Amino acid sequence: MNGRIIAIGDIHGCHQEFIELLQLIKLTDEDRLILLGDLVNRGPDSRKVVQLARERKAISLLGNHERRLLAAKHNPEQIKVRDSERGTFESLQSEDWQYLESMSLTHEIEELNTVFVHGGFLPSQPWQEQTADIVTEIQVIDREGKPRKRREDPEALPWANHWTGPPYVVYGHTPREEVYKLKWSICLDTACAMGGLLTAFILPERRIVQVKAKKRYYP
Ligand SMILES: [Mn+2]
Repeated sequence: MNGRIIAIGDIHGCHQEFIELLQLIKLTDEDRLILLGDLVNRGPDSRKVVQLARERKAISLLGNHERRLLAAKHNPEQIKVRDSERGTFESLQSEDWQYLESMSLTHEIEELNTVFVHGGFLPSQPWQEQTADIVTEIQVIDREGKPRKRREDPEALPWANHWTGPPYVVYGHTPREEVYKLKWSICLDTACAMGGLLTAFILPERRIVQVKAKKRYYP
């Protein structure tokens, strides 16, 4: 394998920070860029983020935000576009929608024994068989072993605390002030749109590179 694998956490429309991070990393054509989903909404320019992802031939994983936009696009009768996503919805062009359609749930790099996903996995089932509802949404696991959002069950532990690997999992979706690094996983969502950091994780060296958000874009 030539070049590096570069994973980036939830960008959420923060195109300036995305550009700055790519410059800091000195991305080359040899490198493989993997975006962990939620490229869109919250920040100032979702369309620019998607365009840049396309130009850089990034492999992007499906986040809950892309999933919702696609659902609204496909089923306008049942799924209404939310006010918070209308700007994104109306700005995306057909090539952008195609790019969203191409996003997969997981990406595996066998040589590194590593899997990339937006939200995470339930440790009780084979990761390859888990549904979009689980892998794009999971944050914590409740007492009954069900996937939940953190705010639905503040006492419950993050899914990653139950994950004993292999594989090593690189994911986003649960924003924190810093990366959340355990033996078999790392969360790269450092809340850029909320004025935090945008984080890249470089493999195989496992180095972290971050840029600070220019401002808080989302409450
Ligand atoms: Mn998310």
